[in-house]
Amino acid sequence: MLRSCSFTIILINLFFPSTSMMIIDENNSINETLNWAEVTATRLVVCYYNETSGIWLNELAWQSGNTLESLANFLSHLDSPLKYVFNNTFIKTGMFIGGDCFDDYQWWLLGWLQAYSVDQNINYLHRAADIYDIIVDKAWNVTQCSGGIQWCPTNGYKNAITNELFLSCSMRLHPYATILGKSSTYYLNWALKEWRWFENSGIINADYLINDGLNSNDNICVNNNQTTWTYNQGVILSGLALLYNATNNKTLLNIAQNIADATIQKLIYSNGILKEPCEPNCDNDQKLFKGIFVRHLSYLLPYLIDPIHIQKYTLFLQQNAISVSMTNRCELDGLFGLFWNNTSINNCDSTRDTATTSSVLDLFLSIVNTQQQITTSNWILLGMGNCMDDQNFSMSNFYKNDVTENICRTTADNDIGAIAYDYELKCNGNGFCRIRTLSDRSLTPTGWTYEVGNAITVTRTNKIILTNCYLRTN
Ligand SMILES: *[C@@H]1O[C@H](CO)[C@@H](O)[C@H](O)[C@H]1NC(C)=O
Ligand SMILES: *[C@@H]1O[C@H](CO)[C@@H](O)[C@H](O)[C@H]1NC(C)=O
Ligand SMILES: *[C@@H]1O[C@H](CO)[C@@H](O)[C@H](O)[C@H]1NC(C)=O
Ligand SMILES: *[C@@H]1O[C@H](CO)[C@@H](O)[C@H](O)[C@H]1NC(C)=O
Ligand SMILES: *[C@@H]1O[C@H](CO)[C@@H](O)[C@H](O)[C@H]1NC(C)=O
Ligand SMILES: *[C@@H]1O[C@H](CO)[C@@H](O)[C@H](O)[C@H]1NC(C)=O
Ligand SMILES: *[C@@H]1O[C@H](CO)[C@@H](O)[C@H](O)[C@H]1NC(C)=O
Ligand SMILES: *[C@@H]1O[C@H](CO)[C@@H](O)[C@H](O)[C@H]1NC(C)=O
Ligand SMILES: *[C@@H]1O[C@H](CO)[C@@H](O)[C@H](O)[C@H]1NC(C)=O
Ligand SMILES: *[C@@H]1O[C@H](CO)[C@@H](O)[C@H](O)[C@H]1NC(C)=O
Ligand SMILES: CC(=O)N[C@H]1CO[C@H](CO)[C@@H](O)[C@@H]1O
Repeated sequence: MLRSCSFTIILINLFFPSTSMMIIDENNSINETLNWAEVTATRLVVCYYNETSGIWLNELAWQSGNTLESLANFLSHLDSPLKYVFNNTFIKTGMFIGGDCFDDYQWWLLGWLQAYSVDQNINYLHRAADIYDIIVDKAWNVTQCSGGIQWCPTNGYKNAITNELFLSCSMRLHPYATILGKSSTYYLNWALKEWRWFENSGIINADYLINDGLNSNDNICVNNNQTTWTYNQGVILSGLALLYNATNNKTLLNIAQNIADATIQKLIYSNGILKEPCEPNCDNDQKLFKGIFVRHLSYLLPYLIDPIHIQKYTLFLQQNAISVSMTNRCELDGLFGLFWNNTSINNCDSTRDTATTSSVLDLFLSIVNTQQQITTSNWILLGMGNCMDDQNFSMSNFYKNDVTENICRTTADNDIGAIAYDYELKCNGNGFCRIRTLSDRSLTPTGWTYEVGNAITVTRTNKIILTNCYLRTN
């Protein structure tokens, strides 16, 4: 009674209305990247999201603005109950939870705009706009270096990230100018002003990498030649892409490509995998930087025209994702480590945390965004929630506690009667596996418990429950 492949595809389209192409290939294989993205996003919310504070455990508050944005990116591919985080975080946090400085606030601005794009609660848009108004009011300072956004209310340092964020925030708000009661060019004009200042400031060095900032405290206003962090090469890319989109000035795309090219040539390990300059000893702030770079690189990609650059960046992201997720994996219990360079679990334990995992989530999502696939088997991710039958009854199944997903899937693979499985990863590691089966109970493996049910086939998931439901495709 297993359904045909074509019927499966129709079914999949119900659950992934806009993105089914990213999940399965012509042979109905799973794109393993979205699977990883789902496991990682679910884990970050179920195990590490503090509902009381509205931010993530063990993350710096500015980082949680980024995790909110990444969660929104995930939910743009796969709607799920994780969406409740937006409303909760909105209620639990105010405008200035990121930290004391103007970069901290702007990460949240971007997070709220992304949340708004997948959950049209107008409050999110207004919060983003309110943060922006404060920045414009308090942060643009012409006393030193003829302009630019200063780092903090009490620190006049003109650094790269705060200004890149202002460019990106301006352009992200630009389409909403009218709704927000501004003139149609209000945000665009700020973006142009910021970009002209930034480009002429000397902050982009001769290698086309962006250093940490200017010697603004001494009012010398030359490039201070400090570290070229990966995130400094990232946020600028989305700003330039959107500015290009609004002005049709192709020079901006060339500059973005030069910066991205320099990054993937210079800020890497010998095997071509992205390397934060501080590795192997990074502080908590720096743990998220690589994720920010790849996220913004993936925002640039859809605007590019030159096929050679498109292919180069796509391949770079793919190689990084393969390095992070394949055999030598710096991952345990769904938490990924700092190193992306094919490092095994034995060498990465101390660095695995929420921020490093959020960073890897960005990498998986950047692959999903560029429509690449990593496939492993004929099990298709149906979505979140227990698999249910078409009568809304539980199906006959066998289940077991404290197994890994690998055991769950292998057991399902070995049972010709298995038509679906759902797997729930618990916060303390191993999870719960339920294999929906058409087989006789005599095939129930030793150590598993059989449960009678009357299902024929799988048609939907109960999306209230945060488990992954997989359907066999042939
Ligand atoms: C699909 O399967 C066919 C036959 O096994 C194979 O030739 C083809 O490369 C597969 N396509 C993809 C995208 O893997
Ligand atoms: C969650 O946030 C609340 C409010 O800030 C705090 O009191 C509590 O300690 C946090 N929980 C954990 C586990 O850190
Ligand atoms: C968030 O809150 C708004 C307004 O209260 C409501 O309309 C919306 O359905 C909520 N969204 C979610 C995902 O809970
Ligand atoms: C602008 O920068 C100057 C020099 O650092 C500083 O004295 C002044 O307080 C700044 N203005 C504001 C509004 O912060
Ligand atoms: C940074 O390096 C450039 C080029 O070598 C030099 O002109 C500039 O003075 C340096 N900046 C500082 C603050 O030393
Ligand atoms: C800018 O984006 C709009 C909307 O996505 C698109 O229609 C337009 O072609 C883009 N223009 C350029 C120059 O990329
Ligand atoms: C396009 O952008 C470049 C780089 O910022 C700038 O030099 C040039 O003046 C811009 N062209 C126009 C027509 O605005
Ligand atoms: C990955 O990078 C870490 C930190 O720099 C280093 O210790 C490790 O040897 C590298 N692993 C590989 C496989 O290159
Ligand atoms: C990863 O490391 C393993 C063994 O340490 C090696 O066999 C493999 O070729 C490496 N893969 C890459 C992409 O560097
Ligand atoms: C099963 O539940 C779904 C969602 O609640 C509902 O739309 C559908 O009508 C139900 N089907 C049956 C046979 O009760
Ligand atoms: C069949 C298929 O699409 N395979 C691709 C899965 O994704 C990996 C990594 O993205 C590619 O290398 C495979 O070609």
